[in-house]
This record gives sequence, C-alpha cells and structure tokens, in this order.
Amino acid sequence: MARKRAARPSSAAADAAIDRLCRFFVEVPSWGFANTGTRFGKFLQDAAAVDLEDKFADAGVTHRYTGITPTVAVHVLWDFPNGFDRGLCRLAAKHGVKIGAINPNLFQDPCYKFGSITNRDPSVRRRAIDHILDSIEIGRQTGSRHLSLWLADGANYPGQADIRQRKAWAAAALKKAHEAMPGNMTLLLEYKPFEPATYFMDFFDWGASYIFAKAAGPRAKVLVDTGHHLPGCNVEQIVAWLIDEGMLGGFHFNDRKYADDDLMVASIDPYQAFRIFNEIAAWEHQAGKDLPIAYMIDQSHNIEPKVQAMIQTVCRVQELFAKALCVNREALAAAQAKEDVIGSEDILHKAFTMDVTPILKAVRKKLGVPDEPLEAFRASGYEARVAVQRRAKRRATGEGGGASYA
Ligand code: PSV
Ligand code: MN
Repeated sequence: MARKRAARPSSAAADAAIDRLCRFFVEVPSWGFANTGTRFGKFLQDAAAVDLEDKFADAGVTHRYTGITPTVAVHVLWDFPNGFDRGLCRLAAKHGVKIGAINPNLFQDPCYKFGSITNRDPSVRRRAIDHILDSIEIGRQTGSRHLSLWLADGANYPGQADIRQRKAWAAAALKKAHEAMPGNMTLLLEYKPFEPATYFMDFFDWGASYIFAKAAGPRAKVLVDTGHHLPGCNVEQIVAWLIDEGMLGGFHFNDRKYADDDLMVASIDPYQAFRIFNEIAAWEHQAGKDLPIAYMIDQSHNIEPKVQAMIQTVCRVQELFAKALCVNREALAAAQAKEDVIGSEDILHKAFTMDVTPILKAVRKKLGVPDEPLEAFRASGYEARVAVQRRAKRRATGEGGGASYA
C-alpha cells in the first residue's frame, strides 16, 4: 500500500517560518545542568555541573550547538551562595551566554515553613521581601529583564490558615517588589496547584497569578509552567486567554505525565506543546508582530545526561513552534467559518504531522549551527571531557549527593 506523504508547508509559509524562527530564543535554567534528584536521593553524574562556571559552560555549549539559547536563568541561592558580583556576568560572557531571569529563592530557609510573603510573622514577610529586593538589585546589575517568582507558600490542612489574609499579604509584598523594579524589568508570577503545600498553594492557578499580577502593577505578568496544571487541564486555552488579556509573561517549558515531573519537552505529549505554540502563532499571524514573552525551560534532569537533555528539549521546542507556524491560517479560518469541524481539526493535525526538517535545517544554517544539534553534540566528546575535569573538581571540593530536589 502506498504510504501517504506528510503534508508540506507552501514555500511562502516555509520562508515566513524560517524568518520567525531566526528570532526565536529560549532561555535555559542553570539548575538543569546540576545534579538533582527527588526527595529520595540523587543519582550523581560525573559530567554534571559542579559550580556556576560549569553551568555557564554547559549553557554556552547548548547555545553553540542550537544557536537559540543565549541566556541562562539563575536561582539566587543556588547560583550565588557567596553573594553576587559583576564578575559573574563576565564569567557568563566568557562562555558565550548572558544571565537572564533572576529567580529569588523563598522556599528553602527554615523560616519559610509556614510561608514567605504570606507568613503570619511580619519579620518573615519582611525577610522574604528583602530577598526579593536584593534579587531585583542583582537583576539591575546583570541587566536582566525578568524577575521570576515562584512561591511555595500554602497550607497543608483545612483550617490551618486564613486564605484571604494570606492573599492580602501576598498582594502587598508584590506591590513593593513591583515598585522596586527598574522600568525594563517584568515581574513573572508562576503558579502551581500543589507541592510543596498539599491543601492549597497561595499561587494555585493562572487566575490567582493573574489577580496578583493586577494587584502588583502593569509590569507584572503570568508565567505558565507547563507542568503546573492538574490532569486534563486545557493549557492552551489558558495561554490563549492570557495572550488576549495581555497578561502572558512567559513559559517554563517541560513535559509531564502525572504531576510536576519536569520531563523533557514533547516526551509525553508533543501535541499539547504544539497546541500551545499554535495559540502563539495564531496571535502573531493576526497581530503581524512577535509576541513579547519569555520562553524558558524549567527541567530537572535526574537520570538524563544534562546537556543532551537540554539540547533535545530546546530543539523540540523549536520544532513544535515551526510546525505551529505552518498551520494554514487562511484555510483554517475558512473551515471555521463554515463550521467544518472535521476540516478545521484536520488542518491543525496536518501541520502537526508536517515534516519541518527543511525549515529547521535552513534556520540552523542561518544561525551557523549543525543541522542535527543533538547528534553533533553527542559526537563531540564534550561530556566525556568535562566528566574527567568535574570528577576531579568534586574530589577536591568534596561535593556529595544528599537528598534534594535541586
Ligand atoms: C517549582 O516547581 C519550579 O517550577 C519553579 O519554577 C522553581 O523555580 C523551579 O521549579 C525550581 O526547580
Ligand atoms: Mn517552573
């Protein structure tokens, strides 16, 4: 039986997609290169980054092979345990990357047991706000455009806390943060339905982040971490609504099977990621401009080789955006106008199954990176080389395992 050939984009659509993808950049997280694990333990990898310079080196190599990851998100306490100084920007530059989003850490210190900016104790709330203000100052020095806030605050039991009082405390803190931010900085407010708190999280869904962003000020937006939704949630609808409201600040991309699994993008449900990109591409098609948001990865590679996982994910994000850019918008509009349910769905599905390899090849040629970044990296010997160096560094510094998420 003859196999049906995959649909192809028109050459005009392919050219437009190539053009758009040359302006498409994704930020990688510093913590994605370090040894991480679950609360049950860590499986150490020799090639995993030991310190910040290793993380910059890994981010730099990811950028060298993909051409689309020029910035690295940092987590203040994990990356600057001895404080921040401008020399760290030079260190990043030495490895061909820049520091991107600044992530304050409001969940590790024992004082945050009952919350940070929603803690009943005013001295703890003050401390949390001070840490946010310090993080903003770091962002000012690094020239970062995003302060990315994830609050682990919440409660484990009914009756434990006053839900509305905590909402008020959070709003007041975010207002202060917003006031302190330089004019070119955006406050990104992430949400998550559970974990670590089990009964409720103060920032539990996009509606909560939306309301908090409105309370904070005009430069506060919602951050969608694709893994932070309850099963069955229609994430692309959330994305479409936030875009429409001018309230989408950006993404933390990853994939999930059960909860916040932090798996590589498109490893479980590539069609979901495609549908998200479809909403972005649809808006851009209509608006005739790029959607100004932050595309970031947030993954925790527990058993995956770190740089390989990052390159694979970044390439998949790029590939899924390429497919979304190939949706025949005119045909879709016509099919929708006729209430042609089958035809409309088929147009999306056709784009999803399109072979976008030629588009990606053309983009990579323009960016001066290999056609197949992952294969090229795997053949490069980088991992084996750094494994030797980092094993020695670990021996010298005594870095061990331990049970920890990151
Ligand atoms: C929380 O689960 C989260 O998604 C936040 O973005 C944190 O900054 C990150 O993970 C830390 O691993
Ligand atoms: Mn996240």
